[in-house]
Amino acid sequence: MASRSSLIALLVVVSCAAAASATQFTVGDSSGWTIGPNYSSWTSGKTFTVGDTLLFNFATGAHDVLEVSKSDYDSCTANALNTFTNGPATVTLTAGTHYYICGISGHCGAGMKLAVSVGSGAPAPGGSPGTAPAPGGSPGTPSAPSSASARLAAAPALAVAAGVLVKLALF
Ligand SMILES: *[C@@H]1O[C@H](CO)[C@@H](O)[C@H](O)[C@H]1NC(C)=O
Ligand SMILES: [Cu+2]
Repeated sequence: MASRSSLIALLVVVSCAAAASATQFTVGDSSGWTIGPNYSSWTSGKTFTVGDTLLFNFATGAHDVLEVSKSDYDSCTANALNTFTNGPATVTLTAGTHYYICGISGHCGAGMKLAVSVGSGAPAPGGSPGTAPAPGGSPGTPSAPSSASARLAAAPALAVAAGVLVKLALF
């Protein structure tokens, strides 16, 4: 009974840690979403992962955010797949490359365009990201536990907290 509730508490702690690892990126940093910043420079050197969020800081009415196709991004065509009219706007990233432009006339052409490539995250240690596990890999080493322990290793304080919970459950 006690161990079951402690296990649930442990699961809650672990899922909170996973949620806390998501990063919020403020588009254009202190400049925000406006005419002026070079958003392709802004994205360079950043790694975007599924679940991360983009915060577009702009005054409602002055700008907006349209998610568009690559060709509409390239040509600054305001053919929105998703529209965010109210600023500031928060967008949660899913896998793939996402293209955002400002739909106010002339703004995209003046540089208000942002392309973000989002990886699936959690690359296998020592493997290249996105590489599928080799089929028929050695049966004694399932991949799930190793990735779980890798996650715990990345958060030693969490591992200690989890260990305390487990001890509480046992004694
Ligand atoms: C923005 O920066 C990229 C490289 O980071 C550069 O290739 C591009 O020409 C710049 N765009 C403008 C409009 O300056
Ligand atoms: Cu604009």
